[in-house]
Amino acid sequence: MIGSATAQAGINIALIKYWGKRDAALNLPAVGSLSLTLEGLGSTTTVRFDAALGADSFHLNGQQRDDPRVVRLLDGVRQRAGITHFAEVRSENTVPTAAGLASSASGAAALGLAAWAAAGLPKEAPHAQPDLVRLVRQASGSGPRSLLGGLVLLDKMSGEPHGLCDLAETRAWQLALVVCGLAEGEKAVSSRAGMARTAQTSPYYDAWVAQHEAELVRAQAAVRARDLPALGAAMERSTARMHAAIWAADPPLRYLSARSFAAFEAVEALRAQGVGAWATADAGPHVKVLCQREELPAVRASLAQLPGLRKLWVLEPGAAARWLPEARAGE
Ligand code: 2P0
Repeated sequence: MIGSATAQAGINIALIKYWGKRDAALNLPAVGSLSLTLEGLGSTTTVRFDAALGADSFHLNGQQRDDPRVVRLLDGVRQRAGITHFAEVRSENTVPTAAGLASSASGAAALGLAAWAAAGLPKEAPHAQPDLVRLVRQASGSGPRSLLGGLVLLDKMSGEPHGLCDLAETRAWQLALVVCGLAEGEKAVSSRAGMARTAQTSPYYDAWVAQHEAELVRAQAAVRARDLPALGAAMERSTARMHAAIWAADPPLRYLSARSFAAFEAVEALRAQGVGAWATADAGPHVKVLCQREELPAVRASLAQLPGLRKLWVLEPGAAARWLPEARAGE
């Protein structure tokens, strides 16, 4: 039945990064990636298809936005379901939008699930439905990773997500991620534009792609062995290599700030004291620190001293994106 549906998705943070595309139209990645889905920060989205509407509308945190990726996803769902109704989309982000904190991934996953069900398409394992995965991926390349909980692998060839260590196992491993909010506002250069610039102009882009597969294999072995020092080291290498390739673009592009580097140094200092903690950053200055729960007191105490710290979130592994029975975002 055509109508309304609400879905919720958590953010995911890549331990082994995706940066670059091999097919822009299908938004297929040039490299695979490995991520951790998180609870506590994410998106809740309601989609309502209605024959009485004269246009699509999209509200994010109560504010109207024009976002061609939202309309494109709605078009894809309409085509798949054989309907022509316009839709009203209301989304709430509990994560700062477009700040390099993975809001696009949780936003795309929640929007995809909500639109899919609102159009009357089958509510079955979303990560296993290729058309839904494709629509989510076209909205955000990292979006399909939020369709699964725990540690997730995004396959470079299919662009589909696979469970690597499910939520129960990831929780049993006692993983935690501390997110240091180190700036306000949205980033100046989107990931999409940044990836295109890196691929077109950075002399290090080909090297980034060439070394990536081996790193992904090493990280998967570390997950299988529950070897956090090896996984953390792989995450730090992936982070440094991605940002090096980005920085070498023309004109140079730098998502990291002096505050990010201060956070990296604080995490190195923690390790020198024997605390198991490893740092990463994405397309923004914020730094995320991976550790086990038992290290949280030491990690929090150190990160709380960071210059320019706006907010500290302590996050636990999270569940797959899901449909909500009755809740309506924004009400
Ligand atoms: C990642 N990032 O693996 C990498 C690391 C940012 C840095 O995936 O163009 O906003 O929609 O595919 O989904 C950013 O990805 O980019 C991203 P598009 P998206 O998490």
